[in-house]
Amino acid sequence: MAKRVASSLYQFRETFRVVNKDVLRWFPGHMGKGLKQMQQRLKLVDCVIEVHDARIPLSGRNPNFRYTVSGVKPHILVLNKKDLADLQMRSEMEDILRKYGYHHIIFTNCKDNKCPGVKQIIPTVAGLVSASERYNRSEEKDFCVMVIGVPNVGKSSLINVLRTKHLGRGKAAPVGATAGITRSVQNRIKVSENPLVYLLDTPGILTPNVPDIETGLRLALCACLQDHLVGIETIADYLLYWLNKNNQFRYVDVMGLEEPTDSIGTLLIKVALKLGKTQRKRDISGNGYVEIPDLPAAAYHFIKAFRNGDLGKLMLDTQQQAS
Ligand SMILES: Nc1nc2c(ncn2[C@@H]2O[C@H](COP(=O)(O)OP(=O)(O)OP(=O)(O)O)[C@@H](O)[C@H]2O)c(=O)[nH]1
Ligand SMILES: [Mg+2]
Repeated sequence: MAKRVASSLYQFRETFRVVNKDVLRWFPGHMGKGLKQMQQRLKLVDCVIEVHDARIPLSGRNPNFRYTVSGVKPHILVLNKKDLADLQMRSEMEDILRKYGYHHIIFTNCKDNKCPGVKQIIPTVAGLVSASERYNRSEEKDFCVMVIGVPNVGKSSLINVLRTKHLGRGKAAPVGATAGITRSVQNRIKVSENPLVYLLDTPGILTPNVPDIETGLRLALCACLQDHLVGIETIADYLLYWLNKNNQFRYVDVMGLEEPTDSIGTLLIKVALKLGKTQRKRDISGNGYVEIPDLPAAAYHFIKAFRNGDLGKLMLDTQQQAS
């Protein structure tokens, strides 16, 4: 059913309108502090790995990273969660990123320690650092790498998967499905013996000013912002808008609908009823209670389906964004 939906039969929104634009100014205190700590540690670092979400290779990366944080040190861009991303446009995206100065781009799935991208990381680090001017660290035998990026893209997971792969050791960096698990720059963690490589885990840092509302919403959809900052129903509405606009109709089957809809209210009511999720609210008289569909629970269910990859492998960014 999903693939066969003729989008011409339906009238979908052309643009997405949001009332609350505060998301664009969201930059909590720990991020400013984290950025400073990262800059202070830079002299102890030989290379920077910037991790980002492969579904949004162009959106939302902090422009300070490439030049302020990384400076002249070798820089590798890891596009993680490739298991969730539609990579048909991979080479076009890589061309755009190269124009922005990213010459070492690796796609990874940190949930899979057999992933070829994960395998490539330590040899790439070793090659780049050996060929670079190491300044004050030229006498050091070990390679020290700082792992940076926006929240929840898998920085700590990358450290853990490398450690498991090369040392056969367990997790050393805490991981979680919400943004802001790592709160400050951590002590270095050994991930490889030969070459001797240490990684520094850092807190996720957003750009202080997200350039436009859709970038903010894409970040929210990929859980790089905490859901309550944007509002779970707004994120769900943006997801529905994006899916319809991009002819992605798998949600119709996955959410148990009869046909596509452009109304988030309709979708959430149907999903809440199917899930049997209701909320108890006071009735108009104030004397009794009524049971109404639990729309936030339905919104969370819908967004979770996207985040788990149940709505298909998707690429939220487009080439047009770069022009
Ligand atoms: N599907 C998928 N999920 C991943 C991958 N890598 C990490 N995750 C999940 O993404 C979530 C965030 O991972 P973390 O490693 O905590 O991300 P982080 O960048 O360290 O997050 P903060 O410390 O909050 O900035 C967790 O639920 C991970 O299990 C991946 O390659 N694929
Ligand atoms: Mg972390």
